[in-house]
Amino acid sequence: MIYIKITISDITMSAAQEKLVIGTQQGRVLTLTLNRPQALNALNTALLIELSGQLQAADTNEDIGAVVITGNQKAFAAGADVKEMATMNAIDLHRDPRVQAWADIARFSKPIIAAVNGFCLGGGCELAMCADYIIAGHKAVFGQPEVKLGIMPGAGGTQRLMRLVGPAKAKQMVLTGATINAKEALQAGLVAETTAAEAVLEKAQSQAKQIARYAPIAVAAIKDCCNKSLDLELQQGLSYERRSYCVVSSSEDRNEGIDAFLNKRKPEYQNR
Ligand code: DAK
Repeated sequence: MIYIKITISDITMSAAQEKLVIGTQQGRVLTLTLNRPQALNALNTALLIELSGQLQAADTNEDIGAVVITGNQKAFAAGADVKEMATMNAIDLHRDPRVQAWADIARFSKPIIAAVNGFCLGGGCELAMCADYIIAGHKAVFGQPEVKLGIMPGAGGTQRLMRLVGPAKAKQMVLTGATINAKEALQAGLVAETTAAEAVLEKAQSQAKQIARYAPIAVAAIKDCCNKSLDLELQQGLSYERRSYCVVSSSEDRNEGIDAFLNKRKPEYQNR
């Protein structure tokens, strides 16, 4: 008989290594790191379910004010998992659990910053676009190459890209499958800011920390109104904003923010 000695720390380490999304909380900022480096963080069903589960938990956790989603230096995510997709038949696609996971990710009510290095392709680019904005390293590469595989973007690639970069660039990208670099992505309006690869995560976390210090009710309403502007006509959007403004103005945190300003002190928000 062969005995293998396994210590508790071995078990803890291997459990952490197997986690497809590693969540770490610093202050009020939750960083979610996609963790399938051997597959360039390809978004398989298990990873997407884990990601959406962690976001759902964060949505109701009052100790979390903002989220950063990141990958590694080689890849944010190289798309949906093509190997997994190859095994899916029409019935699998009909009851595809990824659809609900994507909807949950897009519905998250708190700010998300995507900190992107390396490949950000297909579903990876769609995930980054579900964030409120993207900070990219100088060597990041963006694209929607689905057309090259005989498929098409399935998680908002045709819709969000059109809104972010406009029809000319979006159609060029989705129809040719060509990639763009970080500089082009910045010029096109796909990313908010570019920086050195090593500085991306820290910059995103620092901005998330700043946002997480503000009154959560105001922050959530701002995100909600910005997103609504994509669905509504201007006049409808303006009245939606007006109503949201009134709701935010009736919060205790609004009184706290204004009082703190007038009395030259730091506000202490209570999420009320
Ligand atoms: N899926 C699975 N594995 C992937 C992958 C992917 N998307 N991308 C890379 N990998 C794996 C490679 O197979 C390889 O694994 P091994 O062969 O070593 O086992 C490993 O990662 C390293 O990749 P490479 O050897 O290819 O690395 P290179 O540096 O040479 O090339 C690359 C990097 C990013 C140029 C290349 O890997 C590549 O072209 N990858 C595929 C990119 C792509 O086509 N992405 C779009 C996938 S389609 C939906 C929602 C969303 C979607 C669809 C439906 N619904 C909710 C319905 C989205 C679809 C897509 O994203």
